[in-house]
Amino acid sequence: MGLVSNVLDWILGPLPAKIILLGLDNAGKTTILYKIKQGQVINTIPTDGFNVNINTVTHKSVNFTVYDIGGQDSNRDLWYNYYEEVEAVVYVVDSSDKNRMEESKLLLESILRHELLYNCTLLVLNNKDDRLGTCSNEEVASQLGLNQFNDRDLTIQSTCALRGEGVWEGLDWLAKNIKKKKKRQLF
Ligand SMILES: Nc1nc2c(ncn2[C@@H]2O[C@H](COP(=O)(O)OP(=O)(O)OP(=O)(O)O)[C@@H](O)[C@H]2O)c(=O)[nH]1
Ligand SMILES: [Mg+2]
Repeated sequence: MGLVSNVLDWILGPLPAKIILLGLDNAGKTTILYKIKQGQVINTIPTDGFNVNINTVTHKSVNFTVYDIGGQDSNRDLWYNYYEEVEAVVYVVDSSDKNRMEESKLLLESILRHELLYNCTLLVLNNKDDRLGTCSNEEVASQLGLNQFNDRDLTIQSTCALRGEGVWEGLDWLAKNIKKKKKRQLF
């Protein structure tokens, strides 16, 4: 199966996949995007509604186009403009911000309820795990109520965007998952 899969990767070439990075403001979305794209930590400023960051990166035979959209409340009404043909939502949570977990849960629910996203894959990045007293993956999964989304492909991965830890593991999972899904659609 591994050989067949590798041959298919070779024949098909890098698969295109549109990904949107969403989550509350200050969660670490832009930091993650720049870490993926340039391997650098940059000093971010809050991303506003007119300043969406779009970057492409090819990883494990998937050509990801990543949209990083500002998480501030005033921007959220604009998000749906980017939902067309989205393969996966990467939902970023600040694992040290326990006071905003309920807000984050409600936001995630409202995103996944959108008709254009009913079938998309979900990767939750439990970010800032370098900080003291952060929530574990299990705690975040429970506080976000992830079990209500078990009918879709989902996982949670802890990350430290500043050091780049966990970010590539998350992308590995996404690449594997997206390839599997696209091959299922082909055969
Ligand atoms: N300690 C720590 N700080 C982080 C981490 N990731 C991001 N930050 C910091 O968190 C702050 C917000 O990061 P951004 O990447 O701008 O957050 P964002 O989600 O893009 O925010 P909006 O654009 O407002 O939606 C910055 O000061 C980052 O340096 C991390 O893994 N650990
Ligand atoms: Mg940002």
